[in-house]
Amino acid sequence: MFIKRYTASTMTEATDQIRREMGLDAVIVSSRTDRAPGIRGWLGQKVFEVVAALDESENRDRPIEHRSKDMNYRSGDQLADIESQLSQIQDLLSKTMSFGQFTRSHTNQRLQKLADRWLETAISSTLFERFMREYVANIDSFSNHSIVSAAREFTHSVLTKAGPGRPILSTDRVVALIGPTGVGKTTTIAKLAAHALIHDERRVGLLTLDTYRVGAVAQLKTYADILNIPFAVAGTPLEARSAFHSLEACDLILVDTTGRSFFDRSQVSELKEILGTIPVNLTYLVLSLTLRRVEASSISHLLNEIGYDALLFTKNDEAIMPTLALSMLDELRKPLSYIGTGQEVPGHLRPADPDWLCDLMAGGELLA
Ligand SMILES: Nc1nc2c(ncn2[C@@H]2O[C@H](COP(=O)(O)OP(=O)(O)O)[C@@H](O)[C@H]2O)c(=O)[nH]1
Ligand SMILES: [Mg+2]
Repeated sequence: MFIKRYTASTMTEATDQIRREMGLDAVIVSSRTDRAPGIRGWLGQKVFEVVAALDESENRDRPIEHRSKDMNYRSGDQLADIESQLSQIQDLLSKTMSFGQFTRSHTNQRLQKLADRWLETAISSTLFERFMREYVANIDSFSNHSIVSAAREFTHSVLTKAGPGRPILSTDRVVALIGPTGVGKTTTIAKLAAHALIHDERRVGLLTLDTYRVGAVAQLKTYADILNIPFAVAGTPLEARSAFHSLEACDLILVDTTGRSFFDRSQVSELKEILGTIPVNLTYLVLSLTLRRVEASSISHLLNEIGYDALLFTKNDEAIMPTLALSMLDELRKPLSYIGTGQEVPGHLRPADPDWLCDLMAGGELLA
């Protein structure tokens, strides 16, 4: 065992020295900070004292550059990486601060309230930055009217980039709703079914793959009974195939799925497998507008494994603003399908309506 003590003014410098002299297999035995002699420990420069050891029996015959890379302490490269990440975080923080100061430096109350609301709800930093840079910065004279117009134009641009609304079309035969628990998938299926039955006079059937939650089957069956339409249940891929065939006479089959914790990847795979047995031609990812952006975003990315064509948001009536919709449409670049506006079936469902969303995002009465 070869042991050596190093002193340097930073930890990075010390580990770099160790790496150079002892190679990547060296391990840090101890480290401490000290002060170089000064006045009672004050004013002296901070120094790092690091003791490193190398087991020579394992490394004797191998040149330093060929030795294993799994050092027991962070290498200089890793530290440099961490330093660069820290500087990115600092940069982001200072940007956010300056936007806060930017809005505060303008006396317009409306802009101040709007910025606060967007930041308190689920606006992503990318979107907020774009709004301030491309819309607010170009306003000639600040007035309530100019702020509302900027917010509306900005919302419109995000919706346009996400693509035109994607409702259920007459050519869609099998439509599945996926998403986390409790977001309103089953309730929305009932709303969509009633709408297709009453307004479009389609032969609608309901299929639920949700045999996991107690009461889930009964919940959808109750809606099927009220609407007097066929209903089927399947808990396995095999059952799903035959349940689907039992609905052959229908020209629109709405498929309800289990909402599970998709942070468990095996549950995503299970859902993918069972959905794979049915010829689904349109999948909506359902998200509640009351979700936090970080969870909505993580789940949306996990569900990419299954794939979805458009986003459907629920619980607009419980959200201060549909900010989450804007952030997710921008992040995922998928079109919007519908927005749920309450618990009432079938009334509380609106197809994508840019004008209405622009009004909501501009704050309306809320900020007056
Ligand atoms: N306020 C409000 N509640 C909703 C909306 N959509 C669904 N819900 C309620 O959310 C709860 C969960 O709905 P459910 O359809 O069972 O969710 P699922 O687990 O995704 O199938 C129920 O109490 C619904 O009435 C909506 O747009 N607004
Ligand atoms: Mg359900």
